[in-house]
Amino acid sequence: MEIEKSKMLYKRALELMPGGVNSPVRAFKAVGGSPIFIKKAKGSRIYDVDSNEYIDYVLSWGPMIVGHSHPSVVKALKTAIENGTSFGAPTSLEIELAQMVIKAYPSIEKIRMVNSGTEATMSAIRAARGFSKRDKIIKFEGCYHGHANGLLVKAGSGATTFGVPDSPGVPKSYAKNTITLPFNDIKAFKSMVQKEWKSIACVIVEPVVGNIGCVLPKPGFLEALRKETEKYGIVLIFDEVMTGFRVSFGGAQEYYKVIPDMTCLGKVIGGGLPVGAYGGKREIMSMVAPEGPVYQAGTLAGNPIAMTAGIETLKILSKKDTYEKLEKTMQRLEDGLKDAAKRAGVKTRFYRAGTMFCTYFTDKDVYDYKTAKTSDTERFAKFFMGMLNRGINLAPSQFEAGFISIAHTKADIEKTISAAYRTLTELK
Ligand code: KE4
Repeated sequence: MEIEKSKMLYKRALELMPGGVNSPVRAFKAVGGSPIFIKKAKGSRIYDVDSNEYIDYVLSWGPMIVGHSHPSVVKALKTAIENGTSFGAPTSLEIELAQMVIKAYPSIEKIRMVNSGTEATMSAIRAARGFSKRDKIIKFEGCYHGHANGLLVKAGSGATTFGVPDSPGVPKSYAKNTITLPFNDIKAFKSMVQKEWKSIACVIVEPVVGNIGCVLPKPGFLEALRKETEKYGIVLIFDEVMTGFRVSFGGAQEYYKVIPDMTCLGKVIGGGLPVGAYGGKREIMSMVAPEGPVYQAGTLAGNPIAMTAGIETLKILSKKDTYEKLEKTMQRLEDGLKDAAKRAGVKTRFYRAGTMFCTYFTDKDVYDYKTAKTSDTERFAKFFMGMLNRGINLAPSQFEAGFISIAHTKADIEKTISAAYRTLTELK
């Protein structure tokens, strides 16, 4: 692909913004080369500033599940904008979206809209701490819950329970309240909780870990989290920012039939505009200001334009057979990608939950951060570039999930499979 205009824009962007982007993964650091700048998008397609066309499997990192610029979303937004873009006062749109989400997630008795997944998880943890009057949290290695200080933490060395900062700028004092454990390790989880439960406010988990690609919970893992947290009065938070309305309409909690105390959402519920949300048991959510003492606020929270995009998106998703059609398209893509790797003689492992997926370049089973890291990232980078040059836009990192939309056609999938076969044979 000829990407001269993108290269020129990137050069300029580098002078103005850190790494030339407003979110690190967009800079292509993990795959090399210069990031493509997008001019527009429609359905399953995105178009860069050099007028190259791509079938898009990033979909803005999950939100665009009904496809880019869906006609009814665009129409509703045009009308909403005519009525004004922000009031800093309640609107009926917030009630409408709240009702739609609560109907799909019965575990959410009360919900608060915020502007991002980061705000959702940060606020849910504060509410859980306020409710339980405990300070520590448990997270799992490789799970990403946004960039709040207490969540940019990795496991401390040896038997220490406290975490250490995973980024400069995070004070040690913030990290010491975060315990990080291996995902899917029930034994490690149970022994930590038995030892430390008195100081643990909550456990936060990506029920399917989309931030190390696509790592599935082993049978019994989520159930064990539920059972142990129940036993010790610890709040169980499912971070469904990525899995919500993605692995199924009712998210991972519906898919795996494990019900958390609190749920964080984002991405799809904003339909491409900035929306996050956290919610759960009434007794916990009633702690949140102004009903309760736990403070949390946001100038643009519940923004009418963002609410409109979310409402229209969920309306489209709630139509009959939507998820059956998504599942059919996804199954064909899975079969095709696996078959292409087999025919090309390249060792890969493919995982998916609903319509989030990942192809790892490894011959080992992937079930946690350590095993995900056995993948050959050099090989992934070559695969990524080969696919991009064939008009297929994948996530620019081995440790990110891919997504499909209702706009992806049979022809899109067949084109993707043949591009994958040709690219994989080049890797030999
Ligand atoms: P945001 O603050 O980026 O809206 O959401 C943070 C977040 C929280 N929880 C989960 C499970 C998430 O996946 C995310 C954000 N996901 C990344 C993709 N891995 C967003 C892409 C980016 O950082 O640019």
